[in-house]
Amino acid sequence: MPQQVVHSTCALDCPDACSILVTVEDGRATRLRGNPDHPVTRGFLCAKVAKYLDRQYSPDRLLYPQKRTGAKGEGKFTRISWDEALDTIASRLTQIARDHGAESILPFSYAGTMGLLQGSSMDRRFFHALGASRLDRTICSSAGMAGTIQTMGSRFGTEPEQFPESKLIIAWGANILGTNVHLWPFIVEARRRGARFYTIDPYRNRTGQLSDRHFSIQPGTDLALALGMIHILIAENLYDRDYVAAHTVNFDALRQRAADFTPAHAAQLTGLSVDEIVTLAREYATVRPAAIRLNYGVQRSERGGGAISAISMLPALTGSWREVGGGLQLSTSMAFQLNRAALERADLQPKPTRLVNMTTLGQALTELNEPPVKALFVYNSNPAAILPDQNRVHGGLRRDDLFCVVAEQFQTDTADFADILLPATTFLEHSDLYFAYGHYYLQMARPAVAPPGECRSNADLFRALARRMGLTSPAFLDSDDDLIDQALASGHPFLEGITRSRLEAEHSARLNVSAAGTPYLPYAEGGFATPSGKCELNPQHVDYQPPVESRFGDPHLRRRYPLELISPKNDDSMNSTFGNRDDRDGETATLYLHPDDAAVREVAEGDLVRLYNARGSVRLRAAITSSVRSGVVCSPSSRWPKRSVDRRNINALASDRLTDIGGGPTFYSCLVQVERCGD
Ligand SMILES: Nc1nc2c(c(=O)[nH]1)N[C@H]1C(S)=C(S)[C@@H](COP(=O)(O)OP(=O)(O)OC[C@H]3O[C@@H](n4cnc5c(=O)[nH]c(N)nc54)[C@H](O)[C@@H]3O)O[C@H]1N2
Ligand SMILES: Nc1nc2c(c(=O)[nH]1)N[C@H]1C(S)=C(S)[C@@H](COP(=O)(O)OP(=O)(O)OC[C@H]3O[C@@H](n4cnc5c(=O)[nH]c(N)nc54)[C@H](O)[C@@H]3O)O[C@H]1N2
Ligand code: SF4
Ligand SMILES: [Mo]
Repeated sequence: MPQQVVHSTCALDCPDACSILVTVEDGRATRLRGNPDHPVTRGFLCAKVAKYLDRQYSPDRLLYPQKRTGAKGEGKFTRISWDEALDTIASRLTQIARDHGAESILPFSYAGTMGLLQGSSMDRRFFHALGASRLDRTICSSAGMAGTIQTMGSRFGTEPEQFPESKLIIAWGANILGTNVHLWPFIVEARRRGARFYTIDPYRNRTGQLSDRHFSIQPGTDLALALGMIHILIAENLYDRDYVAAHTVNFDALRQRAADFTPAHAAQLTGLSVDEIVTLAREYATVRPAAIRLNYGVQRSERGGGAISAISMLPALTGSWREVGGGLQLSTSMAFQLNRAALERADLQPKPTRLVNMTTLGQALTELNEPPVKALFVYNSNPAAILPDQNRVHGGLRRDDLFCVVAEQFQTDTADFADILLPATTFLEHSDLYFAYGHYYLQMARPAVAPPGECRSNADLFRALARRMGLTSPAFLDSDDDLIDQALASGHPFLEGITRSRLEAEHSARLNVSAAGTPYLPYAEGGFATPSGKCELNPQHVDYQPPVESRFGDPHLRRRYPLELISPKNDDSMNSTFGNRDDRDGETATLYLHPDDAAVREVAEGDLVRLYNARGSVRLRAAITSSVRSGVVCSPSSRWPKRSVDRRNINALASDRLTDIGGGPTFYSCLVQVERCGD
């Protein structure tokens, strides 16, 4: 068969949603490269996906349905047929629903794929029709979403194509080179034209190392920094009176709140110097246009939602939303006004069912009652690796009276806990429709290759299960193309003219956020979706308290666990998705600590250290560096727990305390102690 080039889209949970060209020879993908025609992702892939074919064709792919033969967590399975798998699942779920009520069934999924068909269509319909509990999908961004909604009412952001126009770019809790690399060329272009590039991050990662100025903020104190900046903008008359008068409310009350956050007070809380805070605020207001790339690192702490609210006020105060190359980008996802209601069909629920927060799954599995969780159905996620309070999560997953189904591509730690384990397709093997959270292009992809073995897509799996369980709604007869058509038919002007046939031909289409060839300025004329219609400078939304787990937090905890741990993303993986690679000595097995903290503990470079708190412990290799400040330690996440001697990863330490708003996780508000240990 001749060589073919097929268009695809990277399905990983990444703002970039790259357009990919797949070379296929004799039914086998032989090369992946970036599509040079995509206006944002422009022809290159990140290092991890450039090597994705190693994962695609790994001998460790799951290829057949299996049932567990060993103890839960042990990982012993035997092959069964799809018929046996579906029959077992159907009969167990039916019986559990009968005995305990359908709400004792809990789906568990996140963004293993960003595709809408495989991520939130047939699966949702299936669990809705059963009357199962619903999952509150909070694990990533819910605090940030709640924070932006409080301030702006909607979530639109500066498009990447405008960054070259900026004269000051601030990466605020945003590791651009690691997690959003396709923004980088736009920043390079801006700098070539004279822009300054600053980073605000407790860890001076690759992005920080390449910045013009790095602000080494103490974890969880961004709200205090934002209020300190607001204090200076107001005190020094650096705000845009016209924009504030026309498009904001509650300015006077915010002024009063910010009055307490003098540069000296903000400096004391954030660990930055008075000079740093004053310069940052003055430059932000006067070097124009200034764009903030805010990412989700900021909101993974106890006051994370409030911090995002406060930071979102800055471009309104300076009127920066009016300028091409100004404003702020946290996420662009809200512009993808697809008809999610039609995809998910909440109307199939027999009655409104309870919502269970995924971040506290450990509690849900061990404490929830009326009814208890009796069946857990996992797909697109690896909860045994990525959730906080890992010991409690594993304790819940080990319950013998919990019926657990896992659909996976690989034998993850979660898969080890399954009663029935199902083989899933990858994005190269199924159709899907992709939104993005770092640009405004909607994409559609078709399978590049056939699924290996007996792998099935999530949509096919849930269609088949619905049939097996006698669910008769026509909603379960919809094909993938029907689903795509339904999603596109929202009637929203951003989607006008974007049809399946157009996507078939063009693969990617810019949303109609602005007229062709003109920049999108979402809030240049106000247009906030808050109840007042204006940007809400409500000081109640931005009331700063230090996190309980921080250097200014609970003194009792601090005495025992004096170090603040952050566990940001690893540049060369995607949460736990590449955990099948054995990087025993890689980044995710490393603890970065400051020379002073190493010295008092007699830890030398490369030593094995034990990191612990009351929730758990894990052993890591020490790397001594001043890229973190004294009192802060950093360990990139997340390896598969079973890759470590402890069979735990960094999340054994993380707390399941929730954020101030949005019910999100607080991975980066975490007090720990470190000690040297023998090999
Ligand atoms: N290579 C790679 N890319 C990824 C992922 C991955 O695992 N690996 N994951 C994807 C996912 S799921 C997401 S949500 C995005 C996230 O993308 P980002 O939000 O960019 O990534 P994070 O590592 O979560 O956090 C960003 C930065 O916040 C910093 N940070 C931690 N605590 C604080 C704080 O209190 N204040 C400030 N100012 N900064 C803080 C971290 O050190 C980190 O450098 O990336 C996506 N892309
Ligand atoms: N300590 C710490 N923990 C964190 C974070 C952190 O910064 N620090 N970040 C958090 C964040 S932001 C996020 S988003 C979560 C991410 O947590 P998860 O959403 O669980 O992400 P992954 O670990 O990438 O696991 C996704 C799994 O889905 C599977 N998968 C992919 N495609 C498909 C498919 O089509 N079908 C099926 N059935 N399976 C598929 C993959 O094989 C993979 O095992 O982790 C959170 N955990
Ligand atoms: S992970 Fe992100 S940067 Fe890498 S190929 Fe996928 S979308 Fe692009
Ligand atoms: Mo995430």
